[in-house]
Amino acid sequence: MTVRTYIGLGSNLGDSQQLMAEAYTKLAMLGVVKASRLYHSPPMGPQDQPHYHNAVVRLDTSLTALELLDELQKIENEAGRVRLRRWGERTLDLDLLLYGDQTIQNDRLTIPHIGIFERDFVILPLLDLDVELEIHGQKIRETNIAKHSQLDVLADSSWINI
Ligand code: A4P
Ligand code: MG
Repeated sequence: MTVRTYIGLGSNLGDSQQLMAEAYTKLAMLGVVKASRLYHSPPMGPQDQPHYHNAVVRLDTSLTALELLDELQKIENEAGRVRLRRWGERTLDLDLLLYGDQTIQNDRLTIPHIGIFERDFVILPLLDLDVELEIHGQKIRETNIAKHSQLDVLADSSWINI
């Protein structure tokens, strides 16, 4: 049995597109994947840091949520993850946004990921993948952020092929 999961990718240090494409290749070994478009977004949090590259990958996998988190953290570390401060610059950040329709709250995981509804750099790529997506019964395309946000699109879903 597989579960449909969504993983947020963010990077604003190093060769972001390359790091994200490598992460996609690794995620593809964990199940069936599909990529959103690639976005450029102004930093949330400290403003004295570069813009981010952001995307979301959909992964249908038989891993448990904690097994998947372990894999995501391994991929972050392999990207030479540097993280200097909260909401600060980083080489590669992988957030588990959704794990099926489950709500999970423990020491290591909060699902749905906190702040999805405040983050245009998460909502817009989620809509690329599934325009009818609902979280706790709410269609994300009907949120204000979905209706009013605009982000620069750096590439269509072919950004994964570099
Ligand atoms: N953790 C709990 N729930 C989850 C989950 N659903 N997915 C725990 C992943 N991890 C989860 O993670 C710290 C701990 O969170 C992990 O050990 C895991 O057990 P972290 O990635 O080191 O830190 P964090 O809590 O995610 O804080 P961080 O990374 O400082 O903040 P965010 O919320 O990830 O935001 N601006 C733009 N434009 N684009 C961005 O992508 N990203 C951030 C980082 C800030 N500003 C941004 C962007
Ligand atoms: Mg994170």
